[in-house]
Amino acid sequence: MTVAQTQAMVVQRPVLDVRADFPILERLVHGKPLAYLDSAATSQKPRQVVDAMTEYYFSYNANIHRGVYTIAEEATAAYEAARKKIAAFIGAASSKEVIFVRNTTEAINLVAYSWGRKNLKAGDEVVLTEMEHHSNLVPWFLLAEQIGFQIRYIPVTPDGLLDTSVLPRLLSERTRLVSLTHMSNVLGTITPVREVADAAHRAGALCLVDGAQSVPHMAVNVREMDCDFMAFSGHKMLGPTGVGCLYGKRAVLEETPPFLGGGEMIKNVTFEGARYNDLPWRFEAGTPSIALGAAVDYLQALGMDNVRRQEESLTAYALDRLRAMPGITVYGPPASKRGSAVSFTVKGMHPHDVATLLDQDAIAVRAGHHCAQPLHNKLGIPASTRASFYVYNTPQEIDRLVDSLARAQKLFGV
Ligand code: 7TS
Repeated sequence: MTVAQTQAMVVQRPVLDVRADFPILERLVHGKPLAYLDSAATSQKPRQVVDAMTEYYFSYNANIHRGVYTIAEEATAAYEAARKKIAAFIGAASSKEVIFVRNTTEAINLVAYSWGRKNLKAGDEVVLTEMEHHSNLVPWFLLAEQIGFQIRYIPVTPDGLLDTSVLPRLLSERTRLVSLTHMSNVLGTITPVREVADAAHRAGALCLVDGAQSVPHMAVNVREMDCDFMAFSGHKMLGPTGVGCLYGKRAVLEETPPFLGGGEMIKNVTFEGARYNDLPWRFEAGTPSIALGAAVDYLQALGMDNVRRQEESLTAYALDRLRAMPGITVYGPPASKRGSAVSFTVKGMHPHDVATLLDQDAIAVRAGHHCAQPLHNKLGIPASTRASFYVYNTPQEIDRLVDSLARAQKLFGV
């Protein structure tokens, strides 16, 4: 069988079959089946991932890179094998370019504190966008307070896209870094990272991509994007909490000083000082979290193009149904230009009331500003309700969302 034929078979794997891998989806909440529509916050975990973790803890739990005994070597091999899998999954040139961290937030902070403190000075500029998550805003605010560089923003258009027409004016020889999300966790917007990375490089700047929402949901290739750094979280891509990754181009990482100091990240230590370890371990101080490889295996077996295709059709369906409802405003671009986070407001109802009433029907959605307060300010709303989908969601769950919303509107008399 050719690779194409194998992939074609993968396409056929129906959602209901996938759902069987996620025991939590059998659960009842208030006597009704759980409709989990909050995967942008964190995904559910398939049995295969939990089994891999159980196997590790029950069969070869040992600290990595330290023991010479058999199970320690098995643990180290599994850890490094996961790194290789992840490198291949995101198209990195080498597994040395993949650093394990706790999550996207830590990855971005690593770049800010290690690369930023070395390379940024007063008068420089860091360019962000108006649709960033707080984790790609606040680290730069903290550093700007210390160093005195300026922060500028690529605006969001009224239809929720990134306005790249400003790039020639916005970027200059003062720009050191352009840091942007690949997929908005509020609007769903997929941003043109290659175009932005090219513009950054022409200005002599580097480009950091926040892949927290894109890596779980579509094929992402760091070499095709030509980004210098990319951050993402395991827990949003079927993996466990507490492990994420920072990708960095090797040449850039080689010139970046360590972030956290401690065990594992050194070559040798004397009372006078330390020599630091090689890539990628130089950035991995302390005992790391183990297990993301099984999640990557699971996604790769599904095929990321299939994941994207299924979510695009679910999102298109959700947009159609929600936009047809009176009193509902949906934010962001059409399904072809976005991922599966769909934020909306209901006229006359606070988003928290909406989410609370949906919970009565066992529908889990997020309400609030989704850690993107400046974007909500720009949209002129304090908060929104967000439904977000993943490989295990069905159109029937969207129907339930719509029916439950209509009931909530009736209850509130709006
Ligand atoms: N960047 C984006 C675009 C995100 O959506 C999130 C988390 C993060 C960074 C931070 O990820 P973490 O794993 O370090 O926490 N977004 C959300 C959300 O939308 N709802 O809960 C978390």
